[in-house]
Amino acid sequence: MMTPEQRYLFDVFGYLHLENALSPDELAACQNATKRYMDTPEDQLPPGFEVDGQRYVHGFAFDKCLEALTRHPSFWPIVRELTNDRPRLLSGTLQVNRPGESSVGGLHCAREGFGWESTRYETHHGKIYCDDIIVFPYLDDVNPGDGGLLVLPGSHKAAFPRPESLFNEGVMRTVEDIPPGVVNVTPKAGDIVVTSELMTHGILEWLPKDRMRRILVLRYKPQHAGLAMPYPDEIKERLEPETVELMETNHYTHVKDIVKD
Ligand SMILES: O=C(O)CCC(=O)C(=O)O
Ligand SMILES: [Fe+2]
Repeated sequence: MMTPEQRYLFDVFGYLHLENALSPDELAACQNATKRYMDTPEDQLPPGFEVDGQRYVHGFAFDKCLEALTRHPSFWPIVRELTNDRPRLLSGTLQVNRPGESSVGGLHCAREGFGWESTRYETHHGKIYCDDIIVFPYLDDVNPGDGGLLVLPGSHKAAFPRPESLFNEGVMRTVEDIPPGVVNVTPKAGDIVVTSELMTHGILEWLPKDRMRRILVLRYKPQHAGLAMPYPDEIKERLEPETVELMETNHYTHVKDIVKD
């Protein structure tokens, strides 16, 4: 399960920044695969794939190296603990910020977007439980000043609604706009950020003129929680049996083979 260090930091801050999570070979393979997805004209993509602005839908299924990230050993024990060993992958989108395209996103979280009762963060028996998890493998470097992800550390446990007046009304475009308390996370290619949708977060403008920011957005919930996201048969047919099982909805009591050690 999680290491004591990971558990402490995730509980206090609401996110983990795992440095050098991918090996150089894994990173290079994933970068090449995302390039192939992005370079393929949309009408020549394999069935089931589509591009929606900066979202390359089902990016995780485009290549086996990307699919392998869905249970990557760097964070798989964390997803297992957070879901009480009942993991389900909901989706895996490749998201790309290109130079010159606006990427600003105001502060948001599940509590604010879906309602206070929508999402749980709890601790039981010395472990963390959380029913809406996002994992972001980074395929490009983010340097301080570039832009990208904002987090409000500790907000995953907020007991009160966020007053609208705080934090620049929730909208920050560049690092100069960031008020005290908000943090711009700047991972390197091959790093992975794990957080909860309960943690208040936002997105700065992507400023580099000659570099993009490619991240995979992997979403997990407990296997019995929330709506099952439909995904096309053409995508399912490409996947390993273990990945299909990871995406299955099951009863609380069911134990998936992928969590049997
Ligand atoms: O772009 C990011 O780093 C975060 C994306 C996100 O949280 C969102 O799209 O809601
Ligand atoms: Fe978000």
